[in-house]
Amino acid sequence: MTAIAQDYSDLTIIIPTLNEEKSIGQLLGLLEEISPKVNVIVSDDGSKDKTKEIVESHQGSVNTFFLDRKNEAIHGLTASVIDAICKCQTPYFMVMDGDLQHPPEVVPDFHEMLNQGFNLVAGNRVEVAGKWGLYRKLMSYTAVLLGRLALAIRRKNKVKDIMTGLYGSEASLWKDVIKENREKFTLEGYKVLFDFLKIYPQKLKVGYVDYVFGTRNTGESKITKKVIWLYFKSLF
Ligand SMILES: Nc1nc2c(ncn2[C@@H]2O[C@H](COP(=O)(O)OP(=O)(O)OP(=O)(O)O)[C@@H](O)[C@H]2O)c(=O)[nH]1
Ligand SMILES: [Mg+2]
Repeated sequence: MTAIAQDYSDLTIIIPTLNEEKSIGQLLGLLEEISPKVNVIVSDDGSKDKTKEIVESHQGSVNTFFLDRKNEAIHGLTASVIDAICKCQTPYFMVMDGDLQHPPEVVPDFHEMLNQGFNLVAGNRVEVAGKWGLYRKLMSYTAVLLGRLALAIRRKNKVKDIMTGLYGSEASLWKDVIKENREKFTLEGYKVLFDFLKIYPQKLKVGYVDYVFGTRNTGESKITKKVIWLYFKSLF
């Protein structure tokens, strides 16, 4: 399904970044082409490279805001995403990585489904491009399984791929949850969607957009043992 929507001004794309100078400019350029008038918040945790300069120089048809979290007390992907959601001025938001592993071409599908009334649209990894080693495959598989189990036991909403960093939803819904439950999010962790689903009490209308998780061609992975440990801890 590909929408031919002309105006994306009701959507904010949130991109958490840490040292993504090699990909962020290209990503913003592609978003400009694919989704005119979309709003972008790049939520950055104090990149030491040129990420900030590149984002600030990128004022095309996309309305870009650089959220500088350099001096925040708590750094982390989750903290960066939820702070950006609180700054959203549009009814809908989407989150995607800054390293081009999430294809910007899926934005129209997310936009259309959000406009159709899905409360939550989750990216569904149907394939991983490139080769993942056995260890990473096993970690990912186990993490998804345990995450789904943890949500099922709590009788919460689930998504097929609970590990996805590609998802969209209604800003007001998340703002309310964040306002009341900020301390329940694992702020230094990675799995924002999992944290949200663990907290959110009501039934959500969930939709999916299939995508191929690309290979990271530039920059470096930021996944650390600490991030993995924080996720497994948050299951309980
Ligand atoms: N603001 C912020 N962004 C982060 C942090 N850690 C990672 N990111 C960004 O979050 C996105 C996902 O991080 P990645 O390291 O690519 O994680 P991943 O895609 O699961 O792992 P790889 O496949 O190894 O790239 C990227 O845009 C990173 O720059 C952080 O602590 N703060
Ligand atoms: Mg990545």
